[in-house]
Amino acid sequence: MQKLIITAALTGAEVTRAQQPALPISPEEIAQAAAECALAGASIVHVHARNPDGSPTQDKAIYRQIITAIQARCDVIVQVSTGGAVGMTPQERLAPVTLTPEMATLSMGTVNFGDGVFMNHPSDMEVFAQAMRLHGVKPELEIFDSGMLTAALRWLKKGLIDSPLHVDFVLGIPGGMAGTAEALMYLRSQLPPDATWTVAGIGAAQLPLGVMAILLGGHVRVGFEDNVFYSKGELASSNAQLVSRIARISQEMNRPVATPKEARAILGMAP
Ligand code: KMH
Ligand code: ZN
Repeated sequence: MQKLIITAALTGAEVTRAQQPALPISPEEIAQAAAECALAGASIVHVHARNPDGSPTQDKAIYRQIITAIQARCDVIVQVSTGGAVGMTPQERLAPVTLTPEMATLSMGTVNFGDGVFMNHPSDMEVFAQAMRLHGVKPELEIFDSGMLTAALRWLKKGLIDSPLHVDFVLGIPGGMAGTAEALMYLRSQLPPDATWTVAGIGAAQLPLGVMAILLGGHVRVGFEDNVFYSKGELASSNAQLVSRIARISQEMNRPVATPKEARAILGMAP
């Protein structure tokens, strides 16, 4: 089995300080959280930017500050969000890709997202995929429901995205596929043999799906974007606390955790 790649989804677009007092918001806070997570075993950080008032933004200048501050602290792979927040325009969402980060997310379809609709028109997503190719950015395909994986396989055949695919199964969004073992097993069964996958279980699904991924040879995403709790009713003290737990479980199961350098090799990225 490959070493385990842990992604820390540090901030997201939706979580507030009222829900999680330790949520990193400013570029310095996000960079500090990234460094703590890297030390705890994360090899990728999934980054969303926020304005000083806490509202989500895809502002390129703020992303630049975040990336620079992270790179000053550690070698972790920076994956920018192109999902942004519900309601943002495609042009806004794509902005951080022009900073040529190592990775970016690429959503493979539209999904109801709580009370909103997370719009991902195929023609916009094609533009996102082309931009990532142009800038040498490795896409992580965000799969919220099974049809999105079917769409990804169709895109692969048409040459719109490249092998080997790296996908993130985001399971448990209200409106998307459930955060269950059955959902994960089905999605995994549809992947091409050379694909890599990670799972982002939402809320209470974060830990059980993460443990399943460790056992099945997948990779794991944890962090406040998807879940603010350590256990039922107990808030996590930091993103790094969630990373540490997954790293500890994986090591206990004799599956070592990948460094950023090892993660780049596993994902077929340039050193
Ligand atoms: N905030 C969600 C609407 C991504 O980062 O690519 C979308 C999202 C996905 O978080
Ligand atoms: Zn995100």
